[in-house]
Amino acid sequence: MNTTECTAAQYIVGYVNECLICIKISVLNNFFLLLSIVSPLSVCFLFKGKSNEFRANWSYARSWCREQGGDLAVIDNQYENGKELHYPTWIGLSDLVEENQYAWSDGVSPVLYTNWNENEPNNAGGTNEGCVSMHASPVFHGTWNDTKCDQAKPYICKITFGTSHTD
Ligand SMILES: [Ca+2]
Ligand SMILES: [Ca+2]
Repeated sequence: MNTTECTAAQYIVGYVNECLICIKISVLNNFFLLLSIVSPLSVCFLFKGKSNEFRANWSYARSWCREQGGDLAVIDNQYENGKELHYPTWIGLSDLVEENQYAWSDGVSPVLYTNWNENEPNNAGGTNEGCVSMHASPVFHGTWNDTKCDQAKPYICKITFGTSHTD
């Protein structure tokens, strides 16, 4: 999901936690004037825990995403859900606040889209599964499953650049 280019009017300044950051510069009276720092996308999805990187339980993953200025990923549509996964991966949905009332971890985003696998969420085995991961297997790829929050998994953060995106 990460974009790899800045637009022609922008210049790459580098990556912040794997999210590409561009700056937009204009020339004014022979001085370069920095107008803004922009991400090419208004949101950036940041994967952690791919390959042999550190993986985390759902609560730690949420804390880490918040430290980066975002939260665990809110998935609002099929496009945002279309990520290439190699291992089941945490997203920001849980029913930790109220059983069977699934909500995003940022506490404000409405649940606009879900992609539950068949028969999910199911609190499998009569246990209270409270956190949602996306399946990575070819057959069920990208579908959602409620599962145990204390499992160590890769995770996806979503960082929004809404206030600095001035194009
Ligand atoms: Ca549950
Ligand atoms: Ca389940």
